[in-house]
Amino acid sequence: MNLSNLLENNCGKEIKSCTNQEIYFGLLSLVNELASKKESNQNNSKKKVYYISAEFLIGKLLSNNLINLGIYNEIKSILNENGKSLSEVEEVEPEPSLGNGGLGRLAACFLDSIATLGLNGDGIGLNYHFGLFKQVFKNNLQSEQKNEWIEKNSWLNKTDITYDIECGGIKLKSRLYDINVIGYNNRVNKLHLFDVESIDESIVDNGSITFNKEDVAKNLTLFLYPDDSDEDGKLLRIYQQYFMVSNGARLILEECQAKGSNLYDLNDYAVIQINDTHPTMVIPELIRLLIEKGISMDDAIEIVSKTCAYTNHTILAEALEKWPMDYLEKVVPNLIDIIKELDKRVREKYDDESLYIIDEDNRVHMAHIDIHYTFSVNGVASLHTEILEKNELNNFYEIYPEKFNNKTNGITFRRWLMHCNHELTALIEDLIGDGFKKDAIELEKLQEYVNDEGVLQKLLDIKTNNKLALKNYIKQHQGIEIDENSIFDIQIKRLHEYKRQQMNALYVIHKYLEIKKGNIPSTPITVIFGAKAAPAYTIAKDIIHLILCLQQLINNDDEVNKYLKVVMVENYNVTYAEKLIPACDISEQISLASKEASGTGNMKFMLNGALTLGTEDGANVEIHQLVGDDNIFIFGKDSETVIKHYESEDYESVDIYARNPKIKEVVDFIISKELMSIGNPENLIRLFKEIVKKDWFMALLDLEDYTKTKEEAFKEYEDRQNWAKKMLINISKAGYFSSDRTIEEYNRDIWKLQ
Ligand code: HBZ
Repeated sequence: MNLSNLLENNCGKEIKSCTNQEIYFGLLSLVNELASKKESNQNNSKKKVYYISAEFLIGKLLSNNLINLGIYNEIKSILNENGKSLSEVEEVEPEPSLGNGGLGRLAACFLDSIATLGLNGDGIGLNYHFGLFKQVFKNNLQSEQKNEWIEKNSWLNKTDITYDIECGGIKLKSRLYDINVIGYNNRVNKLHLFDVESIDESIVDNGSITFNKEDVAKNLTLFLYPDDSDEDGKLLRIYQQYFMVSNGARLILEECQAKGSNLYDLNDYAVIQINDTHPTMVIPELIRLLIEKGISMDDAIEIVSKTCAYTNHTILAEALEKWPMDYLEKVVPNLIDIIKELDKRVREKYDDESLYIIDEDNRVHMAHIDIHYTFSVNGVASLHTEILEKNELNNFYEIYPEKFNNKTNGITFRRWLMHCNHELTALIEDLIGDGFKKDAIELEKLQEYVNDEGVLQKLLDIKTNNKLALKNYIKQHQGIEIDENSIFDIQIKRLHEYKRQQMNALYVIHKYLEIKKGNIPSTPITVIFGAKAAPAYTIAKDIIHLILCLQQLINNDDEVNKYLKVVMVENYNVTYAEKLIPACDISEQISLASKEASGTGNMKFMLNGALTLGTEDGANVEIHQLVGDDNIFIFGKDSETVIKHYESEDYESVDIYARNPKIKEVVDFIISKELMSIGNPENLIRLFKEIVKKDWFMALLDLEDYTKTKEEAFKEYEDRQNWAKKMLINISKAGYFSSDRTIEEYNRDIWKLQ
């Protein structure tokens, strides 16, 4: 049967007479039908990798699945022939926002690459009924609404796997749902998402994200946690984590035993990659299950340690999970003896409190369990791993040097180039053939064209087209008019003080004041932000407030808005990123050096021909090394200097504020009558004080250098030909950041699957 008939079958009627929704559901079932066929024909290696993660920020799946099945163009033409448009069908798909940011998106990119490389590997996580909250702006403030994504038909396939899980004296029945993970012209793996059978969506208050936190049987998988700065519901988070790992551990043991494992040889059948500390309880839970099956404690600990590997994604102390023992006693009483035993063994061996699992305040350090009881500990960019080894985890590195390794993050080019930037993909294919789709390093062949004026002009034209598309999208969704011929300067990522959106906002104030004084930029500038703040993170919300107030002030000021505009896009998510990234000229990667473990947005922007304005932090360092000084704008203090400031506690933002009149003018503007009449004095004054008195992430330290370097970048933008060269060099060097390369390294050094 041809594809057109297959689609019609799956739609249940003529394509011509289908609504976009009906076509979407038809395509969804067609994709699953083709995936099952593929799956039944594939060979599975004995050993499987299980990527266990509280977050999989998969985003919409339709287009990527069509691309990976190799039927995107054909489906597009079939729809066209029937008077339909694939891009309109894409619009009706709800986005599964099952992650907060980089860590969750990385997990999704990794699943794509694992399947694409033909590796036998599944994801294990939770089936959150509501993804990360939907962000709505009201009175220049963020408010949060629930974010539904599961419709009557979705990518979830109900399986008949269920387990009885007991936590905190509550008996829960779980149910496994699977999502197909379709590799690019390769195998089909699974994303296993566990749910509670007794879940009850109706307990969520209408239009909000508040619900009764007590009734675990009804609420456990309702929501993804909006990161741990949300103080509320820590217990529920532990319930979620345990539920995830207990289900995961049972599934893994069952699968391995079915393949012939006697459990002593578990590590010949399975390797478990623990994504940050959220799934750490899989270690004691596996030990518990093995003991239940008659294995001794000594053996169980050894088996599990040989099977598990841990990835660290942060050096921010406040983001490293430490659960109070009495919380754990409530939720996971079965694990307490095992955790105490794991701690006891560390104490017997080492006379150094900083290595203990249970600290003097009776809190359990989850990362310490991981480091002692896994065989591999990796950071996510070379600078990050170096800081872990030399500073943050140095005491652990000293005792386990062989466990530590680096795996610089990557992104899937199927989504972040082929899907989101069709025109650029086509141009590259025209120039160097399609080998880069399987081997991203081939992008280097583009170097041949650095002096080809025709090619450079095409790059600029594609960028302008993408800027036009974004302009229209923003106009349609937020009613803000921007100029496609202005410089698009974009910062999109979770809102956090260390990422320093506040420093960018201070630049905007500087520019506004300059224009008011008559210093007009040669090319107009559009500064675009996209960011969600954790609902309980007060200062992050104040920063959003400041940006929205600036947006209102500047965009309504006819003296200024010809030259400068500010847009904070509402509800930034994966789908929005796919529109913003191809349209970007300048990629803002301005975290305080040492604080951003890697960043992955930086890689997506580079691949789409944006130039990085950034600090020597995370993977920016590697981008810098690859493209060279002339093709990136680097500023700010380096990580060593910053770490010294923290160690000697000698950073005083108030000194910089008081001594530097330019900085003072800009910071004072936060509480100017112009802004205070638009915004809330309470929020603005609180933020002003925070910056002047604390400035924990040293925005004022780098502000001057940032401003100067940004001006230089804008100046370079004027020479369009030269800028296009830099774009081309960035694209040609982006191959290193393919997640296929990252996954090859994980497999080579850690997983070792055939
Ligand atoms: O992981 C991010 C890092 O900040 C970023 O630098 C890195 O590129 C990325 C992938 O390695 N970390 C996160 O995104 N972390 C979280 O989203 C998070 C979620 C829940 C938490 C803590 C952190 O409780």
